[in-house]
Amino acid sequence: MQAADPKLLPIATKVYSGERLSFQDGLALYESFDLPTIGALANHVRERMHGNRTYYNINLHINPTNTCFMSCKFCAFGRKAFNPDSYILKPEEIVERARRMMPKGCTEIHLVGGLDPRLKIEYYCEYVSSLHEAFPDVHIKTLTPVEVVFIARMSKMSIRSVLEKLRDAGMGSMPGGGAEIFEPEIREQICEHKCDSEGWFETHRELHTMGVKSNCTMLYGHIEEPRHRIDHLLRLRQHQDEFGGFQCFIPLSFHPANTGFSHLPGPSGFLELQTIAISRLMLDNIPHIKAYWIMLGIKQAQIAQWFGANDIDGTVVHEEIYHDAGALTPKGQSVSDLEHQIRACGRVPVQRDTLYNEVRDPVESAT
Ligand code: V47
Repeated sequence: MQAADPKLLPIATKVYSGERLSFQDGLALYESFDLPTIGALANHVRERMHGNRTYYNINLHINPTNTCFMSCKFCAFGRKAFNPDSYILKPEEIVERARRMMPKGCTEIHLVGGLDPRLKIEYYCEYVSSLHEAFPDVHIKTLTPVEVVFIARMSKMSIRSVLEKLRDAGMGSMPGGGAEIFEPEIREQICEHKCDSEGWFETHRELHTMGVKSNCTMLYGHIEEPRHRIDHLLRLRQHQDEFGGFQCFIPLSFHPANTGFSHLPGPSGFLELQTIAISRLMLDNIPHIKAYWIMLGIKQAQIAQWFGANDIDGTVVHEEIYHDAGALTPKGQSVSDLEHQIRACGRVPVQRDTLYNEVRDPVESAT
């Protein structure tokens, strides 16, 4: 292979021979401006694993509450309980919203929300079991370790018993949120008091030993440096070596509007593609890398399909977290638009369910 940046040549040799990349390799990739070479290496791995396929799903996002006891500096979604804009949806309202908004062919409801000390384990189990009863064929992907650790504390239970109760109520898997940046020196500045990396990994450890799958994320493009990102990726890789269970990694591109970091410019388009590609290269044991179209924008999510990503997320329908932070993308999209966008960048759209089983009889033109 030829590379504009000769420092990438030893890394290229490792990638082509399937050798694992080191912390220093990760830093060298971030130090390089040779994005075409980094992208080509990531694309090589992506095509080796997934060929020309790009996955999407038919899903619906619901945020059961926006009240939040924490004050994470990167968040524009949480409201204090006294704020007139704060809300808590009752379990029956969550079911009613799902019934009203669920797109044709929906296979997944994704639910995450704020931390409210008034809500105990019974509330979460009730919305999960009500949804499961109303829509038995739809996978319920809900709660992050941040919420689970908080529920365990508020309900005076262990993390394991919270997870078991949720699983018994109908929780199918867990989304990847709450990871942010693990390194304490950054975590303390962006989300002080929130569950630390030990709590985050302990929750996934319990979940994965129960045989339940989950995703993982990294919030980048704020005050962190390349070494914090590589450290984050390597902690995820280490967990995956030991426990498996992560299906997909989603690098989350920071949106600064209306947050405690509104003075920051947010990540460049260059950093977004570089991070997708480096994630693919470092996380050799996590099967899927998602370019979340809501956060990256549709055009960047398309380009990302040639920089290591093999998933674009789904119909979503009603996104709130990033739109409160200034995202300009639509709040949801139709299946036909998603399929068109995937084909328009030269990939083959494959509809999947939450566990990455191919949906055999895909809905052709759900809205
Ligand atoms: O943990 C909050 C992030 C996460 C902002 O598992 C922000 O399939 C950018 O994890 N700018 C929650 N990011 C969302 C999440 C997710 C999304 C889509 C798919 C999946 C999946 C998981 O959102 C939080 C935080 O890291 N976040 N505020 C913001 N201003």
